[in-house]
Amino acid sequence: MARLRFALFGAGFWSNYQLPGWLESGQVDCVAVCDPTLEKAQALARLCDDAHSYTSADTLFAQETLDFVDLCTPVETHVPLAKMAADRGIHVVCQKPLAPSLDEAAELVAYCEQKGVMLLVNENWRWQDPLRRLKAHLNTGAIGTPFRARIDYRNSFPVFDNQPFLKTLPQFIIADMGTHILDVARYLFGEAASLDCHIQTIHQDIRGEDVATVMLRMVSGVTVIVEMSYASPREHDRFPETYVEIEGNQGFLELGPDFWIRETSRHGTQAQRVVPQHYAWANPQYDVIHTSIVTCQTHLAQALAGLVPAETTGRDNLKTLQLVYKAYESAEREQRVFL
Ligand code: 89Y
Repeated sequence: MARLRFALFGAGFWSNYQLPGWLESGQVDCVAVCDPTLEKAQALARLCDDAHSYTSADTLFAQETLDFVDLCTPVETHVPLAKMAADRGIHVVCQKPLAPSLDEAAELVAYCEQKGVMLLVNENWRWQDPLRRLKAHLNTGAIGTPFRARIDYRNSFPVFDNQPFLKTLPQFIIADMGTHILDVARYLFGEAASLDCHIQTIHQDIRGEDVATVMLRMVSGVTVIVEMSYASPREHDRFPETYVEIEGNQGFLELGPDFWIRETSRHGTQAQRVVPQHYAWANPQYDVIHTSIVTCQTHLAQALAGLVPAETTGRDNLKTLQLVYKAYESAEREQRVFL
């Protein structure tokens, strides 16, 4: 596969892992880093042999030859930066959430399609090894037809220590984590027909909600309860693990604490632990996500090279974003929302 040249926009907390993730894939070269703070851009550019540092997107686009850009910047910059790239025929990989509203995201998807460039979302959660393995178990049919599931992302990890901006978001846990967890619901169970959502703010020093409960009724008939919280001290308080329980008409499948998968069927219960690989550059507190960054971005690089269809295109991600923004609508109106 020919190596692809890309520029990384944003040199904040997450870029410190996203960039090594790209380098780990071995398929792409970072040739430029752009951030309003030059020293931060330079620090990341030093990880890549000859990468240049910029504080201005205009200057970067004028001086670099690129195959794609990776946008790891605040959400309000996604649309303008993505359009600058698309106008120049450069593919776009973008952090979640794609845009501050569903309408702006849909408009960007149409814009990139019209310009003939790929718009891919750097949606890594569904690439976590334990979740991939869980789905493989589900697909065997050993538990029969699933009828109800619970996706449990509840912990008390102090996320605001590493990412203080999260405290200031008027919409927090569904926009930040629902993008991932509702995407996992789609990955496992397909599309939703309706949802009900209730949100709460438990931390008193933040703007948005830090607790959300979403009940999805899937087109397939499965009921999926999605629980998200950063305000839940508990016995298995294991950020950033996602626990899943799936009830089928012939068995039960679960992904529990410490990456244990248990499958109960007429053959009894089988248990297996799926431990994510640790990379030297990864933050051990975020291991399962940082490992999934490598798998996700290796897949995106192959998609950008035209070798495989991308799983998380902008157009596909609109369905996840629809769940995100409809969840806020349901919570605000205190009503079920049909999709
Ligand atoms: O920003 C979030 C993400 O994408 O993964 C976990 C996180 O860092 C905090 O909620």
